[in-house]
Amino acid sequence: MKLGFGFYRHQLDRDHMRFARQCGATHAVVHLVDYFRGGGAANAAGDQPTGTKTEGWGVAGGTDDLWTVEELREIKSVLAEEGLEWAAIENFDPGHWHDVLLDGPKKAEQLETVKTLIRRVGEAGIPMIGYNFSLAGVSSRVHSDQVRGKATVLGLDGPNETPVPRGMVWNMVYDADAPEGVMPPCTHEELWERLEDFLRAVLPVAEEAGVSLAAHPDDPPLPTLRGTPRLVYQPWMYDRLLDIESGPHNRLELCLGTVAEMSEGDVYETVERYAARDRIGYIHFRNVKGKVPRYRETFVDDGDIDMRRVLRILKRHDFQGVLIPDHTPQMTCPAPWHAGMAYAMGWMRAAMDEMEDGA
Ligand SMILES: [Mn+2]
Repeated sequence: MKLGFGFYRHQLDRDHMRFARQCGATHAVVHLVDYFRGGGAANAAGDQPTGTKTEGWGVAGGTDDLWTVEELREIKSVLAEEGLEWAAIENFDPGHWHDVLLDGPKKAEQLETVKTLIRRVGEAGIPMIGYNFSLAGVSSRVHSDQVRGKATVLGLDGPNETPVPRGMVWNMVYDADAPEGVMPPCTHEELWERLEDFLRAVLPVAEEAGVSLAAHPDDPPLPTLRGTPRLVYQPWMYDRLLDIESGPHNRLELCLGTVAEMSEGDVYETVERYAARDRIGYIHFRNVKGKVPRYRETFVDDGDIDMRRVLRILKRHDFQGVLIPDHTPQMTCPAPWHAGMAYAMGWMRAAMDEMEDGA
C-alpha cells in the first residue's frame, strides 16, 4: 500500500507538493473542482445550509470549461518533478454533470461530457477518478472543538432537512440565475436509477481509457439529507453499486470515517469484504468518534476505529492502492491545517512502515 496526499485545487503549487513529499507521500490525489473560490468551503460557519444560493462551496465550473489533456499533463509533470505520482482525481465538477445527478434536460449531453473527461484523464495517464454521486453533497456539518486538546474539527449534530435551493447540487451553485424554488423531489429508487444510467453509460469508456471510477459513500451517511435521498449510507449498500457492473473499473473510494459513522455495519468487516474482492480504488484514512446523527471527526489515533487493525486487513489482502488522510483536525498553532496534515501523515507513515516490516 502507498501513502498519498490529497491536494485541493488552490494547493496545486510546488510548496504544497514539497510539503506532502516531506510528510512521506509518494502519491497524489488531486481535486480539480475549486470549492474554495470566493470563500467556498473555507467558510468559517462550516457547511450549514441556509436555503439560499450564497451557502455551500461556491460556484461550480462552467459547462464548457473542461479539463484539457495539456492541463492534466502539465500538473502531472510538476507533481513528478516534486517526486509525486498522480494516483487519482477526486470528484467531478457539478458544472460538468449536474443534470446527470438531477436527471435534468442536459443529461445526455453531460454524459458525453463525462465520457470526454474520462478519455482525457486516461490520455494523460491518470488511472482513477473518485466521485460522489450525491444531490445534497457533503453538507450540514458543524465545526467543533470537542476532541483531544480542543482542536478544530468537523462533526454532525443531527440531521438537517433545509431544502436545497434550485440551481444548486452537491453543495455548489451550477446556475446562479435559476428561478426561486427548491430541488425537485427524488426517491431512493430514482437516485439508484440515475446512478445506474451513469455507470452503464460511462464505464465502458472508462475501461477503454484505462481509468477506474471510485465511489465515495455519502458524507454524512444519513438516509436523507436536506430532503434528498442518499445513495450509500450503510456499508452493504456498496454491494448494490458494485453489482451494477462487475468489471474491474467499477471501484470504491472507501472513506473509513464515513463507514464508521454509519448507523449499522462494521468498518473492519467492510474493509475485509471489499479488500478481499479487490474492489477498493483508494482509501480515505480518517478516524471519528460517534455515529450519525452525532459524531466528531478526530485525530487518526484518537477515534473509534483501530486504524492499525484496518492496515492489517489491507496488508493481509495485499492492497496495492493509495491511502490519504482525507481531512484532519486543525491544530492550535500558526499553521493549523499543515500541522494537522503533518501529524496524520507522520502517524500513517510510521504505522504503514511497521506493517510492511511485518510487526
Ligand atoms: Mn472521505
